[in-house]
Amino acid sequence: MSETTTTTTIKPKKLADPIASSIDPATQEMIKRAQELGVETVFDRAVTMKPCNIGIQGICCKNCAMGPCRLPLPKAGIEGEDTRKGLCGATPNTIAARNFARMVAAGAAAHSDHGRSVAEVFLSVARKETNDYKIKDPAKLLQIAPYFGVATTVEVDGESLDRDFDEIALEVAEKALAEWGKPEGTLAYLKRAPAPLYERWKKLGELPRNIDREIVEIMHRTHMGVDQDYKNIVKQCTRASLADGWGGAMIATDLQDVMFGSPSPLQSEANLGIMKEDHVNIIIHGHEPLLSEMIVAAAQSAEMIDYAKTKGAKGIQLGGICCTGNEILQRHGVPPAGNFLQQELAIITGACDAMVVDVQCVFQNLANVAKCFHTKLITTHPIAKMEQDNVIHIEFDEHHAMEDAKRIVKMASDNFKNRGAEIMIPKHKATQIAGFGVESIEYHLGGTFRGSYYTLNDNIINGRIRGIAGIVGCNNARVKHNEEHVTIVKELIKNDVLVLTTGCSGITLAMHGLLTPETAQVFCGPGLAEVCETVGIPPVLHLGSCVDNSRILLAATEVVKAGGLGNDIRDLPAAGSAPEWMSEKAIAIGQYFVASGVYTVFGYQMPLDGAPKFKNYLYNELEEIYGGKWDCEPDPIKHAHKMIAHIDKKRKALGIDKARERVLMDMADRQALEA
Ligand code: BF8
Repeated sequence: MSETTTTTTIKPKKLADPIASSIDPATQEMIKRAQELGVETVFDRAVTMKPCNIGIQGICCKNCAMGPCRLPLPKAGIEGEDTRKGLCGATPNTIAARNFARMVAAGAAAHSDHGRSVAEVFLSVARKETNDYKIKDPAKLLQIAPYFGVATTVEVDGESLDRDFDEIALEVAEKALAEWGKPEGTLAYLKRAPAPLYERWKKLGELPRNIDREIVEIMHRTHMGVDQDYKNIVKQCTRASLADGWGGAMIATDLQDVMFGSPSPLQSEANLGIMKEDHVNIIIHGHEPLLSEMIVAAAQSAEMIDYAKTKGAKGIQLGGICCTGNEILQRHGVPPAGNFLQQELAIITGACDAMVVDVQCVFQNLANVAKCFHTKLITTHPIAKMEQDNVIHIEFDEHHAMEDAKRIVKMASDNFKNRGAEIMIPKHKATQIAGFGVESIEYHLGGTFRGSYYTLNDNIINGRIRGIAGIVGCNNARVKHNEEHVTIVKELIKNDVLVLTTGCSGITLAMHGLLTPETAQVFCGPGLAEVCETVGIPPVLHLGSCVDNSRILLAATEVVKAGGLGNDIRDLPAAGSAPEWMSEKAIAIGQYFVASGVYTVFGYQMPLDGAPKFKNYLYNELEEIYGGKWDCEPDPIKHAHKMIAHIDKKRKALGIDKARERVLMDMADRQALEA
């Protein structure tokens, strides 16, 4: 530990058992290491503090000062009429629905405010107010322009000519930014959904009007004494969540691709073992890739590498944590050092010279951990500061982003010499192939002539691929780190289900070696293994950060368009899952998946158990309305099989269940058929 700092950590009453806390050996080693050094981590806090038994059931209302009103389920269960109510008369179902809606609002706000920041920087680029950012993928800009009603050609003397590119960029930037607050109409991107899905939202009156409005309206409706009908509250959850998935998050993904380039498959690594003892280690953590893009460019420049060398390091090693890590992984191959629960551990290696954070999923305790080491903890976003005095704030501004990035890289290099003696970087890391997107899936699994998802659909129809699963989301310290993600995914691919992943789930699956083509031969069923081997893809495709769940929506839409699997997302043999969810963003994502027609299973308990009617509405009745519904299953094998059962139900409805049986025939069956 650095001699100049003092530890402020409080010794917890109980310490976590490293082996029981994670299935990842690097994490186990580092939890033990932290305990030896007397540095408290989230794993220790999770055994010291238990969740509130009433809050976890969703039935604590603190929306006015007559409460908090807590409506626990009677121990003996409810017989007859459920008479529980708060002081105002609010029922458990109203309270749970309001709490759920506020989670949707917070999640949608987080993704969408990220999207707004990206759109604002894009407007600066389009106005040529900054030299640090460029348009790296002009084709993507031309592809999205029509969705905003921006023409890409002009008629001159009856001839169609390409429109001035700068004009297109500026108009797209203005129209995109207007999506947050336009006074009339509905969101532009909704029409990217399959037509029957769009029409359903329209018929239900649930087309989001503008992004900010839907979030504000949730806060209004859930204020004391406003919306008291849980079904009506869920309608607004749908609007706000669609404003996230098919709005703010999708715009974030697209404009990031336009400015930073659309990802394409690349090789990288994952886990704490990517950190290097003889290099300056800079860990980038958070969600918005605006500054991290610049840090990557700065850290790779000869000027900064030479500077690091003058400080005694052999070079600069960047590593990501959480979704900003996924962003720079997908576009530059920067390896993730860890997922959500590993953020403190990266500092505890003693080799983290700087940790740069922006917004979302950043532990406040990082500052306490950093105090025990030499690590410079740098906040960069005006809306996300820390109170501790060891934290440095360097505010990001797109007008001098490269200057800020260089300042941060230099600061980390200068700090290299301040490391203490106790460096321990776990050796564990795994190779991964990441960088998939809607376009690269089309390239790998599309038809050569049709330019669509034809080959993917063909393999689903013939049964080699049983279906598609989206496995996304967080880690949760209440769940053994990584175990649910890995167990569920292994069970799915064993049963020939192709997996698309994002967020911390993607980092998890990478560190456990599931993101390589070679994995297919070890873990996959014969059909999926054959497809992966033929086209050279992993059975688990990493599509990026949590805002990139929009890529999953668009990939599903492309599958619908390619034909043969129904005419709506709800018809597809597909299911979604967030095995170890913890964030409000996960609830917003879940709701937009459900409202887009996807059966969505969460692993960790949802805050619904105290409100049986509302829970039943989400877990059963929504299917009638959207084709998708919520579910929760903590047992990972059962969890996977619930998804598989849903996939099989959809295969049957499509009349392709027989095709699947044919694929599973053994040689003797085939010979008998041929005879
Ligand atoms: O947005 S998966 S822990 S990092 S919330 Fe957070 Fe969850 Fe990770 Fe990315 Ni998404």
